[in-house]
Amino acid sequence: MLNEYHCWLQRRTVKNPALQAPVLQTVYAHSGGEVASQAAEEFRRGIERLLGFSPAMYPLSAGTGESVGVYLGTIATLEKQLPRAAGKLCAGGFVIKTAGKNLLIAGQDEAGLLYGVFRFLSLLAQGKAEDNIDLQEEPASPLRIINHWDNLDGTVERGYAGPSLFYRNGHFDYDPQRIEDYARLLASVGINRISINNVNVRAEAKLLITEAYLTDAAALAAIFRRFGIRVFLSINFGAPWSLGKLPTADPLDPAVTTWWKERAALIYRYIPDLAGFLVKADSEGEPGPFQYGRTHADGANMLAQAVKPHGGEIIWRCFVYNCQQDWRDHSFDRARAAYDHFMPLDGAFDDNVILQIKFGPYDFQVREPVSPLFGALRKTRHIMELQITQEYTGHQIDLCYLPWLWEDIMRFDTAYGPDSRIKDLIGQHSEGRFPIEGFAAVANTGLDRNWTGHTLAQANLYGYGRIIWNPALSAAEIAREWSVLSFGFGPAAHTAENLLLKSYPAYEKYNAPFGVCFMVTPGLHYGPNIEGYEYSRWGTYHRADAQAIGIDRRPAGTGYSDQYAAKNAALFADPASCPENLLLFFHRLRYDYIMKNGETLLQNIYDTHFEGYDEAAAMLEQWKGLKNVLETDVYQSVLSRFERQLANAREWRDQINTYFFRKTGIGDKRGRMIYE
Ligand code: GCV
Repeated sequence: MLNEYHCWLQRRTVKNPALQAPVLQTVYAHSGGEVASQAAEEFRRGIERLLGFSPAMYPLSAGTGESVGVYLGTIATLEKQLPRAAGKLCAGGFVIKTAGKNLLIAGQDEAGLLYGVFRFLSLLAQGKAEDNIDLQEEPASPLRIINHWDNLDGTVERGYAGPSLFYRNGHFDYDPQRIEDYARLLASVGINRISINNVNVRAEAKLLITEAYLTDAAALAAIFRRFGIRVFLSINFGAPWSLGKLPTADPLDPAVTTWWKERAALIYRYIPDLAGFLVKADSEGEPGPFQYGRTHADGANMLAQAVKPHGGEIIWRCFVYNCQQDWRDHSFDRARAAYDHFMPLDGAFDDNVILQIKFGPYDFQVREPVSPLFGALRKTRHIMELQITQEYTGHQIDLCYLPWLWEDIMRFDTAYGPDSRIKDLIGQHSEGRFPIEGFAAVANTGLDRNWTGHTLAQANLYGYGRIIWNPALSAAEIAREWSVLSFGFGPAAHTAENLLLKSYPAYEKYNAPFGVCFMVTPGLHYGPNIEGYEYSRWGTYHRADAQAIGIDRRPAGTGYSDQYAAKNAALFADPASCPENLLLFFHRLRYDYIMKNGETLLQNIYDTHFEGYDEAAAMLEQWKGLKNVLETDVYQSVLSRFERQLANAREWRDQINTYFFRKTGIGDKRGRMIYE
């Protein structure tokens, strides 16, 4: 039985756990801070959930090492029991080890203990908890962040799973139990930071940093804190004048500097461990330093100095581009913007500023190249931004399993020397070392009972946590884990896993093959509108005409390809070596261009759209096979989404095919139906 609310932390009886139950009956738990206490409680709850009994809980001091049981602690507190091999792990790391008749779960710190507990429970639920466990793990990414684009009126920008978990009618309004359950889900996959309000800080959200709201913000932060998750607040760069009534928000104006210092001091009185501020500046209408003739380093550093005395950090988004473009002007290329703005500032940011860079140069499209800033930035702290909410990937109506894309991103080689794949570049910042410090991703959650609208979209939230913890994991491994944890070992798990793995290729085919972007309904971003953005101000053009399509981004074109390391610049600049799934991102090609399969580009456009639709139809049929297997409400809610997905795929197929047929007058060589 699937209880959608519990996601991958289902209640079920695990049969024949390899670990003999007696050891699990007694727990000796380190009573440190509140995260350690939560870890002990999670262990107790987890055993109860999976094995049906509640272990007896004792303080660690009651366990002599001779007494049989589970020992939960930090590596320091379990020093005597642990073999010396454990060594020092990164923050959040843990050891799970059987030692004699005992089981030890030891975190490098309390958060590590919590993650160790969740990993053990996950192994137990997957039937992988051996009676001789010896496991040591560390998170690859120090920063594992969830961004919420929740507004105080209760709406969620790009949210497809119901209203906000945190706000309603201009105020904090939440069920504390639900937030605790959310924090549990997030911590179980290693999340350690959360920003709780939209980066577009508008209307009453500007007041979030005032005393009228800070008590409530602090209460929310307190729930997340128990799970090792620290809160960020998104702030509006213009606050000194819009809120503080100063004549300016100029970052170099001493009155502005003082205003932010005092404001930070006030906020930290309420939330002493606030992770810091998240800032969207000079972007899509948000205020920023450009308004005052200042640089982004000026803006970010001023805020960084305000939070520094409190141990805070500034996450500064690189989503800065001109959104007032003239489509007639072919010389300007939005894809260049992040690199053009931020590369010249490399090294100009304070040590508590972290740049947050969208994974691609545009905006979470179905397929984009990895941003050229990765690998290139050498002297600036930075993280990568992903999007779990399915803004361009089907609104949680269409199934689209995002770890499929994230695996490709992790394996992308930036070509800056050896070991320069994204997954190799992730790590801990230290003096003179500026790796990718982690990830932030926009949440796909809301008040819907199943959290994510589409029940199978839970796999995207789960997968995000897993892949940023361990970027060596494949999308397929994650799909298997999630399916078993959610559905157990029956046919439903098998079907779910299989559907997840089919979903991204199918979506890409009927939606945006070959790296063509933004053929989507403007504003809404669901369903086709092939020229919807073509003559708009957003700088997102494909410029299809009767002969050709795509943007020439070679040096002879906009020069975007030259923002990459030489090897990649050459790779992308030649259509023969450019990966085909990015061909139309980098090149303007005639429809009779011959692709690797020997067919024309036009025929490939037709083929992918026909195939994508057929694959969506097959996914619907496959789901129907679970009719008598799953609870009716789960079955029906997913079924209705697959039906809507098929209708969407049909529109994409037919509108795209007709569009190109009308442009070219050339039909499908296989004679399939293309409407006039
Ligand atoms: C929060 C895209 C989205 C916007 C979003 C913006 C951003 O443009 O459509 O809804 O705004 O990205 O990342 O800031």
